[in-house]
Amino acid sequence: MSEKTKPIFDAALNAEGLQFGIVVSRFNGFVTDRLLDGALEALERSGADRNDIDVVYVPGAWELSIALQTLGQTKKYDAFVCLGAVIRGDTPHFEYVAGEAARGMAAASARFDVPVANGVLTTNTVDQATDRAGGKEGNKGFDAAMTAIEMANLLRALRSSEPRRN
Ligand code: INI
Repeated sequence: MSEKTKPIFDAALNAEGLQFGIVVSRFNGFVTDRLLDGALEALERSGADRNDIDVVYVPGAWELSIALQTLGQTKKYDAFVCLGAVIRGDTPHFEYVAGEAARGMAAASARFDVPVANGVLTTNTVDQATDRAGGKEGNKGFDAAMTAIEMANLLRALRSSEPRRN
């Protein structure tokens, strides 16, 4: 097959009719609130119905994992967005919390065959975190939500083998 006739799986960024779960950590809420604003803006701007978006709060990034495992079992969602802010400070706690959040997102994605977009900031300083939550580096919550939309559409297309022919 030549390059021209090969199917192209290039998913649309349309969130209409898709179900999303956003799991957001309350720890460092002054950052995660902004990430949530960005994620909701991305989903709604892309056509998601607010009634199709469940927002689930957890105490900290450590708890994202168990919430995802429980939500995944419902089979209700086309994609998840995880939002959190793990800020290094002076504590080795950072490594454990950030590591568990990453492990939990990857594990839930693999176990339930559902995209989990990583909107968990891991930064050295508070300023780096606020820069990425609606500051000069953009909003990683918005970016994670756009990733969730793209991946939900991509998996749908791959499963039905209906590529968009450009
Ligand atoms: N949780 C975070 O989401 N970010 C952090 O920076 C953080 N730090 O630094 O400790 C943090 N800790 C709490 C953790 O996620 C759990 O909620 C807590 O350990 C209770 O299980």
